[in-house]
Amino acid sequence: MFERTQIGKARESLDESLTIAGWVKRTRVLRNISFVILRDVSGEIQVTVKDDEMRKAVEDLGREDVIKVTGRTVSSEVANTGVEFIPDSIEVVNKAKQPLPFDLFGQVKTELDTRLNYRFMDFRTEHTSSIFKIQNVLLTAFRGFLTDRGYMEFQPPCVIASASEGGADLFMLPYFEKQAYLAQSPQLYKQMCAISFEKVYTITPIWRAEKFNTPTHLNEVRQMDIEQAFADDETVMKVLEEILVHMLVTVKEKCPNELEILGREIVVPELPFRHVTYTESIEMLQDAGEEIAWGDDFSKPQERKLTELVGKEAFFIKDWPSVQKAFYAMPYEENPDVVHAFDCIYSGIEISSGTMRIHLPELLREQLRKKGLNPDNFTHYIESFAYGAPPHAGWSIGLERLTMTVTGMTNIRECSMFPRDRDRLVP
Ligand code: AMO
Repeated sequence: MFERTQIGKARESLDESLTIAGWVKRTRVLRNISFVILRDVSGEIQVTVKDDEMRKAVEDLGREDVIKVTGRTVSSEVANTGVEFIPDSIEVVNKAKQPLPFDLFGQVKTELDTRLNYRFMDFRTEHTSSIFKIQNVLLTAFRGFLTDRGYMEFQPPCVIASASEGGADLFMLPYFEKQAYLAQSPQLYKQMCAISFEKVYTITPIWRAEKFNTPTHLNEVRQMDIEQAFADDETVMKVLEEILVHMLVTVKEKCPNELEILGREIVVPELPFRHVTYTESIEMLQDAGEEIAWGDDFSKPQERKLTELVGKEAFFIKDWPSVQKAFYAMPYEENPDVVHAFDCIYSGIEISSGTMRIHLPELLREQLRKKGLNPDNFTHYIESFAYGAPPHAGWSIGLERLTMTVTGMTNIRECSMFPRDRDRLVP
């Protein structure tokens, strides 16, 4: 057994004999005394070495060597943290190859590409570990909120037989004698779950074969989705605004240090969020001199501009043209060119979108044909609504997009542990 006390805990346990272990951040060897800054995931401590034999061992230590130190914590007036660790023994657990691929704690910022190539080490920097500690809190807050409200977590398949978000952008996969695809979304499966389990959610990877490389798009994304029966778009927009506020408040409470490291102050939006229709949004942008016509999608700069015009940290754009949304979006009865769909903009960027769904098989076939898709490829899905399907609605939040807005990153790759984009397939 590898017994040790984490450094964060060891810093508070004065004068107890303890074993700590971690990575050598740096060493300083002076004439009569040597120092090792030892780091683990919980923090750092200065190991102060006076014994000659141990001082010789310190001379041989390199950055990122893994070592185990037995000794005790004492208060210190000079060490940054107010304590230092006095060792009785130092053991090298594993040496790190030198030189390191990049300078983890250097003054000069390392290029993102290099950091991503050596992601396993990049995780050891305060910057990157703060991003993923925050992401972890977002995930647990999401799960906790929905579990408390009676939603059931489900696991959709990731290999699927037909497109869920339209025909384009699918990764193809040979599947024995058949053609399969990587899921673009858990969409069809969450609907099939909700019409029996009523309130469901999932956190699942999805793939989109979008060829462009942008700071806000990845080819593999984690989507956080809900689907709810006996609900319309307005019902699930309320859930979305409440869960978003809950996640932001939780990060603010649980991650003050990480937010400080990233220089980020979270503005928690007020409830309820403002609702702006798609048509109003187009008019606002046109009045502000933007070139955009009814039926167009908003570019990322236009989403930011709209945020300025609306003047809210978070808001909904609702009632979209049918042409902009997937085939499963419920059209308005009185105006079928417009569908019960919404996007949620937070911090100037679309983090989520959702719709009320079509639960009527014949209308679904009609919408599929309108979108140039063949209803025969969706038989299982359409048939599931033939045996008592309640009206239902749902949405999806992109985990990396949300993490981007919460941490203030400008490149989404910072917010995916192992991003997949047009050029990157390793690590
Ligand atoms: P949509 O395609 O709008 O809707 O995706 C929902 C959310 O997922 C994130 N997202 C992405 N993030 C990074 N890179 C991408 N390429 C990417 N694509 C999507 C965004 C987006 O808001 N099934 C519907 C949702 C629903 O109606 O329930 C869907 O997938 O944050």
